[in-house]
Amino acid sequence: MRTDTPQPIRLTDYSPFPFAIETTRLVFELHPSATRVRAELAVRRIGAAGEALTLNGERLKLMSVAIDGQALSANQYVADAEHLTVHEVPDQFVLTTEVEIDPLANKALTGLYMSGGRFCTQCEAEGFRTITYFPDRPDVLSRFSVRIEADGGLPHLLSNGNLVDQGALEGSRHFAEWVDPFPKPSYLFALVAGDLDVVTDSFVTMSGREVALKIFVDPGQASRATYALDSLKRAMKWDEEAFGREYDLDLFMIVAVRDFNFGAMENKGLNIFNSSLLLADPQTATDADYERIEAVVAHEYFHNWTGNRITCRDWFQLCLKEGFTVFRDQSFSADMRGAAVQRIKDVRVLRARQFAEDAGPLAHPVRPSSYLKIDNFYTATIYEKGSEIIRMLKTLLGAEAFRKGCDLYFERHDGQATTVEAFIACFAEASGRDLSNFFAWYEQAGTPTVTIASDYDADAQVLTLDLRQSTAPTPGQPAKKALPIPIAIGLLSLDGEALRDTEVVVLDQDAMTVRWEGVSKPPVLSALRNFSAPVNLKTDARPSDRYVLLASDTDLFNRWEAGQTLARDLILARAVGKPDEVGEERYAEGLGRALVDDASEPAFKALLLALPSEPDLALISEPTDPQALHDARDALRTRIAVHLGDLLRRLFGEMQNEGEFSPDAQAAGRRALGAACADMLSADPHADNLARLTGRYEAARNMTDMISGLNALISVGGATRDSAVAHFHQAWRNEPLVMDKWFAAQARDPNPDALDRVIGLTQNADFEPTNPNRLRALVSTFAHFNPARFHDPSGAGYRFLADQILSVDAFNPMTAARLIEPLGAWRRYKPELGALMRQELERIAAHPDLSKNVLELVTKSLA
Ligand code: B3K
Ligand code: ZN
Repeated sequence: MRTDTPQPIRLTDYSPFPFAIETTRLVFELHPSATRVRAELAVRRIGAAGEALTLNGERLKLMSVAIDGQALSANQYVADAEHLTVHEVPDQFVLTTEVEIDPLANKALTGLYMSGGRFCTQCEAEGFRTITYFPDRPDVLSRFSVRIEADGGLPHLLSNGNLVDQGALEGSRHFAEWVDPFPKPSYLFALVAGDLDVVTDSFVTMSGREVALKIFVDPGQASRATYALDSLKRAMKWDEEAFGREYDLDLFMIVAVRDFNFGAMENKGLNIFNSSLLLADPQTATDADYERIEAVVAHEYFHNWTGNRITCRDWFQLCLKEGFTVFRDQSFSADMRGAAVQRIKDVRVLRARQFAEDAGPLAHPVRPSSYLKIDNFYTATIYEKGSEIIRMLKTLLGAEAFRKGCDLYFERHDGQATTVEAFIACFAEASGRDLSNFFAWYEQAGTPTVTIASDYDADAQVLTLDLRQSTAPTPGQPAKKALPIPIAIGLLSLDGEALRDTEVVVLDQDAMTVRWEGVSKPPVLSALRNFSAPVNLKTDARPSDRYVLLASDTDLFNRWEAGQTLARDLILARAVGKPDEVGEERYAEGLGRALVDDASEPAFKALLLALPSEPDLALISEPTDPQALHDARDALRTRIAVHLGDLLRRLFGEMQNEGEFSPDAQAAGRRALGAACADMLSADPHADNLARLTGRYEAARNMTDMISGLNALISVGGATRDSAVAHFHQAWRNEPLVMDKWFAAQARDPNPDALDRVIGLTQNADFEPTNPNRLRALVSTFAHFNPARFHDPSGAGYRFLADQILSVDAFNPMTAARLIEPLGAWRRYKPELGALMRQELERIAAHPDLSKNVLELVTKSLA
């Protein structure tokens, strides 16, 4: 284990930077392995006299330092591995530094690097310091102007803001000059240089300004950018209508790159996207891809106000921009695609990722108070739970007061780097409400459990609800306080009529009682409607109540939830050797009735038909036995497939989309229902079902149908699987984004030989560990979504993951760290598995030169 323990950064240590950087002039002379960067910073002291100037800088070859044009000699500054310090500086001066960097050797994909022969950058959170010396922190806002000089083979030279000049230079080189009029922190800086095709359009803003829109993609890929462009225009319009936010530059650009550590980045005026979240056509992208492209294009665009115009004072405030922006993109998607279906999908992600995080060793508050590497805090908690907090705020205040609070925030803090406290203060002020107890949602980690017990007095027609909350301890937070939890509750009668409309009860103590009079019939409780708070709900509802909700609740979220809860209980009972066969038949029948309900949409039915996932089941059964859960879930799938065979085959046939492909929500919903039926039918693989599945795969004319067919055929195993896998490879081997899907589909293979096959795939000629998409497609998909095979009793699955983490950490720490989480849950697994998981974490921890990123997460996972 390494001995030089890195020191954590703490929220309480915040102090402002003692200098303002009024302007930043950057000159790039681009060369793949030796790029020169000259930076001229106009510096003005704003802190105490005599304080030294300390800039961040890592992996930089320092060529020269000058103050007001006078070169400094080596004894006038100190440059160590992480900083450049000049002890004696005037109160106002221009600092010029020149450094050399090697983008070609940069496989960490932060800072300036090369992807597919082009230069690109990723600076958030701390990549700028590997480009030049700078106060690389979000509260130092500066006006940037950028000159890029490069070879003529890189025709497009892009940076933030507006293009003000371009031209030819000596030899075959040329240049471009960019000026960004909006002061910004260094993490929003971007540069791209390369041979790209461009798709152009324009948007007229609400005040009548015309904005040029440009999407840059690999040569030949332009037709695949049209959906992203369409999404962008809809997002721009929506932000004007829903939040009154208008775009501010004359130009908005997006560039797609293949090698990217995560989804996309909101750099001012120049968003950079992972190509998997930008490029789509019916042949190569699934409906899920279209949906994510729409959401992420919107998300990054929305950051222009929530993130860029108003940014974070320090990285502890990350949720200020991320939680709010996720809430904004979820609201946009709800308007584009239907609120109920969107809410169900968002909650599924929240539970699978954030609830899992909150229940494990990496649990942390939405606003954490310390970290080693900020890269590790781009988590589901900051993003997804951060969004839930904003949603609760809106529920508590009402839409109108919420909007007033947003308006005040935009007006008051425009151009600033601010805090979560300042944000909440705007809502308190705009609504006249005391929000002091609400802040605990940001500071307390862990998922609360809410328990509701109900007592109905038929004679008095009174319903009494006893509500309680509790939150289990999380690392560093042994005692928890009560949070203000908005719980939306409605009542139905036993025959499914509405008995009482939704009312939001705010549970803000450990326990409270609610008494409702005039309840004329025995009620069925529909609680936590639309998932009004990020909590686990326990009620005393009987299965018969859940069937009432499944059939009739007007709240579609709770209708879906009732079905999930019924299925979950049946699977858990079977997994501990107590199958409820009568209950399973009853469930299949209830599901069958819901599937023929003409009033509900196919997209909703597809969600009803999907059983709770294995990772979700793992989270609620302790100690977890992944194999038992897998077998129990499979048994229920088979029972449904047999019991509802005719109905599933009929729906599967009816959902075939004839005619031209449309990515819209309705057509996608039909395909989703077809895929859900295919998944169920593959659990009963007799000749007739198999013929239908194979026939669908062979006839598929779009990637959605093709992938659902491939998944179903893979799950059947044997020769059926092998020939589908070979056929798919043959058809798509030249399409990187589709090959990612090929790897991911095999990583999800539920058959017993899957582990060996997945390990074998790392030797496949198409496996490129330096490409994060490809790596995640195989390794992360396997570890997260194939629990029965990952948790092989031999420990070989864990060993495989640990080997991958160690080898990737040597060149891309950020991506390596993101692979640790599946091992971190070791305490929740049955002891013989937990011990093997722990053993692999210890092996990683013992490695002599781990990155800070991996070290932090491994140490926390073992603690
Ligand atoms: N702000 C970026 C995430 C940056 C992650 C850096 N490790 C994308 C987004 O959330 O929109
Ligand atoms: Zn974001």
